[in-house]
Amino acid sequence: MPTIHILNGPNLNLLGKRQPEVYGHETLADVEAACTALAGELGLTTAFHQSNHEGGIVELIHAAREAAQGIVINPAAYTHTSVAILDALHTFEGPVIEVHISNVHRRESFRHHSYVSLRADGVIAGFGTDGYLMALRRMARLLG
Ligand code: DHK
Repeated sequence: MPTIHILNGPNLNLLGKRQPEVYGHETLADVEAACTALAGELGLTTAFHQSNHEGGIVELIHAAREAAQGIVINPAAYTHTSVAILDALHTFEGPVIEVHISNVHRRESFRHHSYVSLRADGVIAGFGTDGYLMALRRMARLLG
């Protein structure tokens, strides 16, 4: 069974409480539960992680090199700033899908650029937390 690591960046631990008008009312635990349920239907195994630290995300990507066939990543604010996360993703050989809960292109201009998109095989933005499920469906197609 292909294993997908789902990685989440800073402040996403506060999902559901943080700016719900932008990010919705679901918690990260709700998203994890929905991903686990869908992964079972799709024949995927998932591992779900969150870090508020840039280096923590880099280390999660390094761990995925050993254990995962695909990465779904919402790097949150580091999307727009982190060459280190981009470089780490370049060391990963499988598919990478970038997810944003909000439509970053309708927001401040500093959110319009993504370093991670230089490596991502696909980008999903503005579909709320459904974006994670869409990413898993795509992973199943790519790895099935
Ligand atoms: C989440 C964040 O925390 C922001 O910093 C990004 C992203 C957008 C999201 O929509 O999931 O700019």
